[in-house]
Amino acid sequence: MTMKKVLITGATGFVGRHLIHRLASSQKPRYEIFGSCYPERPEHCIDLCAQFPDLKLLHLDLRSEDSVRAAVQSVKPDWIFHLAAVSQVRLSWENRQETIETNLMGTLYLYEAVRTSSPKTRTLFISSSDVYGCLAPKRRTFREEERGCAVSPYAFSKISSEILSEFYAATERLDIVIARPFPHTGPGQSADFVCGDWARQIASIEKQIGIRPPVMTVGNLEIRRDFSDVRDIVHAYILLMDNGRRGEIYNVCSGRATSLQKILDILLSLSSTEIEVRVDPTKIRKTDIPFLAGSRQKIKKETGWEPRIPLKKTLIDVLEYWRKKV
Ligand code: A2R
Repeated sequence: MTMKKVLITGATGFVGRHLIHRLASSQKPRYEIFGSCYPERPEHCIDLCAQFPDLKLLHLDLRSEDSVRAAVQSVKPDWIFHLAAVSQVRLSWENRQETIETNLMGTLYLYEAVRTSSPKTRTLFISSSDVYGCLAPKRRTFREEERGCAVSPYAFSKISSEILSEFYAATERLDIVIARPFPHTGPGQSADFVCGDWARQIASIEKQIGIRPPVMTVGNLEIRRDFSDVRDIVHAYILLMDNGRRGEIYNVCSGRATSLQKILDILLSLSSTEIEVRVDPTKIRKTDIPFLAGSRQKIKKETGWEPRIPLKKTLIDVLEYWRKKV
C-alpha cells in the first residue's frame, strides 16, 4: 500500500499537533507525515519531536521564499495542510507587517513553490471565520458565498489569502480547497485564547487556595461565538482533503452561537472552588465581533462531516489540560 505524503505547515501549533495525532493514528490509509517547524522558536521544534518521534521535521520560515520552496521541493507532498500563520487577532494589531508577510506572502510563496515544483499537490488553506467580521451585526448564520470586510490585520490577511487561493485554483489550476474554521478549542490551546485563558485562571486559583484571592478576570461576556472542538475540526480538514472541491470554500463550524457567559458558567461549574469573576476593561477589544455563527450545510452535504464532541466535554478536557500544566 502506498503511503500518502503529507506536509503540515505550522505543525508545532495548537491545531497542527492534533492533526498529526489524528493522521498518525490512522491505520488505513497510512500517512508519511512531514511537519514544518518555525526556526525562530527552536524550543517548539524540540518539543514536537519529543511528542511525535516518527514525524519528519522540516525547518520553514514562511517569510522566506527560498525556505518555502526548498521544503516543497524536497517533499513533493500529495497533500499540504497550510496551518502556519500569525493566528492571534491581538498580535496582528501589534505586528501588522509580520502578519501580512507570514499569512499572505507566505501563502503566495507556498503556491508558487507548488506551481513550479509539485503542481499535483492538493493544498488545504486554513482561513478563518473572521473574514465575516463586519457582516456580524446581522446576527444570523453565515454562508460560504459571503465575505465581509477586514476588521483586523488578521482578518485582512485571511480575506486576501482566500482571494489568492481562489485565483491560483482558477487561473493556475492548482488543487486548492479553502477551510473557514470558526473558533475552536481543546486541550493544548494557549491562554492567549478565551477558553484557555479562563481554564488556566481557574486551575491556578485551585492550586493556590489560601495563597491568592480566588478572583478571575474576564472581558466582554455578551459576545456569542460558534465553538467547536479542535479534534472535530482536524477530522473535518482530513475529510475536506478527501472530498472538498477545488477552489471551493467550506465553513467548519457547529452552526450554533454560544455566549461567552455560558462558556464561563460551564467552566465555573466544573470547579468546586468559589471563584469571584471581575470584568477587566483591558480585555475588551475595540473591534470585537459581537456575534459569529456559520452554516455547516455545505461541508455536511459534501463530506458527511458533523461535529461529535459536546461543548461540555471539550471544556472538561481544556480544564484538565490546564490543571496538569499550572
Ligand atoms: O510559533 P511556532 O514556532 O509554534 O510556529 C507557528 C507557525 N508560524 C510560522 N511557521 C513558519 N513561518 C513563520 N513565519 C511562522 N509564524 C508562525 O504557525 C505555529 O506552528 C503555527 C501557528 O500555530 P498556532 O498559533 O497555535 O495557531 P493554531 O491555533 O494552530 O491555528 C492554525 C490555523 C492558523 O492558520 C489560524 O489562523 C487558523 O488555523 O485559525
